[in-house]
Amino acid sequence: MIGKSVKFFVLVAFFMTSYLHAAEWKYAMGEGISDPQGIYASKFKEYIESNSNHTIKIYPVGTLGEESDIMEQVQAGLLQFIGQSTGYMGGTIPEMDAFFVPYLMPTDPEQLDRFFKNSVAINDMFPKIFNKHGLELLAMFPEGEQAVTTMEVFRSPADLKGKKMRVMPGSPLLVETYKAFGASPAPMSWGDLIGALKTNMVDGQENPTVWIEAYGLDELTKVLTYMGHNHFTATAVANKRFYDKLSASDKQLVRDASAAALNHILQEAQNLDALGLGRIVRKNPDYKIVTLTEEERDVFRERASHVEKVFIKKAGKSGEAIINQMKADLKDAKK
Ligand code: 6CS
Repeated sequence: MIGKSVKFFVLVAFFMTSYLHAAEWKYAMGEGISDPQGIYASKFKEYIESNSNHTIKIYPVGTLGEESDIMEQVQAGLLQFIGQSTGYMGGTIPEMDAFFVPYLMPTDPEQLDRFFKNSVAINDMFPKIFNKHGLELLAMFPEGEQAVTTMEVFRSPADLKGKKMRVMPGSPLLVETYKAFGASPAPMSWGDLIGALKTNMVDGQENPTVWIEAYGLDELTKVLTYMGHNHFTATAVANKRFYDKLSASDKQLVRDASAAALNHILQEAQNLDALGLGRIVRKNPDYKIVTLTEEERDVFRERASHVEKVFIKKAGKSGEAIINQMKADLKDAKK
């Protein structure tokens, strides 16, 4: 009899601990569930929930505030994870503005795939920098070439003179870049952009085509221009204190879930540019698509060539090391 009751209590204890061990982790992001950050987060959630008793509650953009709000919340430990666009991070982590040195990031999907998979800067150097800000970097991934939407065709810096161009609000380098491009940069959160376009508070903005199409920015502007100047990068981040306190098996679980989600989104990312442009052309056949020639791009490249020095001045030695490593990694990814 005693044997049976001991067995019963052991079983109850086992289930209680595994049940007690089950946690609900909060994951907020700067995009919707069907956008690239949502694709990553859904895969991450699927992996965590199929390989543990833990659950992930995903908060899409706007449910817990803007992108800048969720960064504060994850640093405070109110959230365990966030998906964040790099354009909101330069103010918190100066080195992150490296992603906004114009004409540094490539636009070729295969080169980007190899870069994000193998980059020493991304996989070894940035994680240490994130740790200094109480964050655990889980992944970085591409969302598509930055396409510029305006009301009129532009082909030179002179054409952009006086044009108010919205830029993401967390990147001093984006301001420098659009000044160099001849425009008047207007840092603004995503939540204010649609209204600003409708009231002509801004004349244009930049985003990948999947985002432009998903949120109808092609309905609010007249021209989409490929300048070849940048690529949209996103991150997945955990609160460091939360991550450090996890058991070894839960740390491995989070790492494996991040890897599975990264592989998935990198695969999807191969087609995001074509998918977004295809949808725009089908939905809005009169929308004007312009691709600047190499000569036209060289003029913008030359005008913005000093922006890298501005970055190194702001981000210091650590910034210089990062940008040099990114260049080496991008060269390797070209092979
Ligand atoms: O332009 C923005 O602010 C938004 N664009 C994208 C592609 N993702 C989220 C971000 O907030």
